[in-house]
Amino acid sequence: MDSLKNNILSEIFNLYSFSLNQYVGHKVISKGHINTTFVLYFDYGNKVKRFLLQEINTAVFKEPEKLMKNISKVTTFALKKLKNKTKKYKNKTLRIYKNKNKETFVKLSDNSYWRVYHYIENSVSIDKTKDNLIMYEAGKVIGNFYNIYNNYDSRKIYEVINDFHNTPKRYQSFIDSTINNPLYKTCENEINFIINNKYISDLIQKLIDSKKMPIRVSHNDTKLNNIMFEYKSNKGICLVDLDTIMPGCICFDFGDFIRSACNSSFEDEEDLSKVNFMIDQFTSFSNGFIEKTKGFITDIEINNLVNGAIVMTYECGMRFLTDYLNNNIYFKISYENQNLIRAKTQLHLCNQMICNKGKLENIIKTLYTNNKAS
Ligand code: GN1
Ligand code: MG
Repeated sequence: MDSLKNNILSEIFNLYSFSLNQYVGHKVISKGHINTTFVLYFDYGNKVKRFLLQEINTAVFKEPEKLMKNISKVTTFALKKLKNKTKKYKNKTLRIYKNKNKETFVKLSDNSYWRVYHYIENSVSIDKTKDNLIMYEAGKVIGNFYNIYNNYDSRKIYEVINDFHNTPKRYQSFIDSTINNPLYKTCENEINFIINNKYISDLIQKLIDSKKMPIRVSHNDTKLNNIMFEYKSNKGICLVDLDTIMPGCICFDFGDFIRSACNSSFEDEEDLSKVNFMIDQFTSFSNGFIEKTKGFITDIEINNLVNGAIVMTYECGMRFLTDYLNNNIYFKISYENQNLIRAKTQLHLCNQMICNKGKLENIIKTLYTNNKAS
């Protein structure tokens, strides 16, 4: 699955204006749990130029046309906005590289879907860090994303995966997967944790259903490694992995970052004593985030940021466990039980967030008050 076959490559080369003479080679990027990504290298004489080639996972993204329309709309909008503000604006957002027919993606003879992005030059993505400056930069990147789309009507974009962050529905699928499941005994503690904390699934969804929570253009997958930083300086550039851009809730994007980045270890760390919630890093990220959103974020949103982190961590743990119980049909795994281990880290972290909830909410309050005053 993760190698690039020659017949695929030659079909793609025919559809795009890439030249085989200039083609040097490719590298697999094995970061995401969903899509398969490659970097293509071309020799342009005085420099090597790179493009990002991605196969769209159509088991997850069932309507690639709608998905690409969303990405095309939001990136075009962002580019226009950035053009007025900064030099080198083209490197400040993901940009689709269109094919010879000016299409945003291609469908090959084996029915696979592919798209190409311009490479964001001079950038790195980071899987794990404790650096507070990087956290602060990440907060500004996600806050800035909301700044860019603050006045963009989210009804203009499709819901590419229905009920993606509808946690009560995720809870129901989880319960269904436990019924008569032969793996039940192997994860009884985790199942019980989820059931005993069912109230979490409703914390944000009830505010969305009662229309108290604003619906905005949201990213919906704001994990740390979906943010690009400038090489060496570590200044934040932008969010990538735009597949799940949909109408959604700012608290979830805040929360998903906290879930992924304020864990002192990896998502699949087996030794739970190494999985600790990092409060200092939470504070630094929140500071950057609030700096960029203070002008428009509403009280209900500010008051539910910590809930967003708890919900996202609970939901992600529940999704990993559901996938483990369903024999790993959704998230890519590289070894047996990886989804169970991922579920354990998330639920462990979620429990720590619940224990620290008051403290975290006070940090947000203080930062918001201070930022507003400055
Ligand atoms: C998936 O594709 P990737 O690895 O950035 C998943 C997210 C999960 C994340 C957990 C479309 O994101 O929802 O939070 O794994 N994306 C999709 O690491 O389901
Ligand atoms: Mg990703």
